[in-house]
Amino acid sequence: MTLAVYPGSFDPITNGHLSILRRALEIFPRIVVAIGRNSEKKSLFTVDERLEIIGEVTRNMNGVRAESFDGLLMDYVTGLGSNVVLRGMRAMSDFEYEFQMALMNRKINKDVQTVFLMTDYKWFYVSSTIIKEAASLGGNISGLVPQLVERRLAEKFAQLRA
Ligand code: COD
Repeated sequence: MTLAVYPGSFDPITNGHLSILRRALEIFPRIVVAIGRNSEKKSLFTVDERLEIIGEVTRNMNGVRAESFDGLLMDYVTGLGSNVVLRGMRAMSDFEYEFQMALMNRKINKDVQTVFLMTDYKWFYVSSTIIKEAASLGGNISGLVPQLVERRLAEKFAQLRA
């Protein structure tokens, strides 16, 4: 049974991420959502907060679990006994970064395949970054993230403003 690894920052997880996950479950029976600890991006939520949120919003998805990892993605993937990395693709702007990352990962370990799923048109414009920006300014983000994420964002920005 192929285990796929869906790596990312998930800061926070959005309905775009969840849509990829649901569709990938039709191909892979087991998927680890893996938060990279050493991503260069400065995060809003701690890794523990993100793990808790992902655990909660994927509670009803059989075969999904959330973990975090340090160091090279390829080492983590092979350490789990997997050979598949799952990534989502939005627009051309994603393509260059995803292509570069997939080729670098392939250079590091040619036995691991990166599988891309194209986003659904509904989530084409959704990114964690744009969600955080809108939420920080009081914009309406309902329907773009799970309700739990909406609440956690409101709490986080209220804390930061206090
Ligand atoms: N619809 C569909 N897919 C989406 C959407 C959406 N609306 N939003 C995001 N996605 C996809 C992204 O395209 C991506 O495939 C995935 O979801 C996760 O996205 P992010 O933004 O949460 O995660 P990233 O891209 O910041 O994750 C970066 C990693 C942590 C994977 C990366 O830094 C990494 O692999 N780090 C480990 C170090 C390493 O091995 N480096 C060398 C390899 S290049």
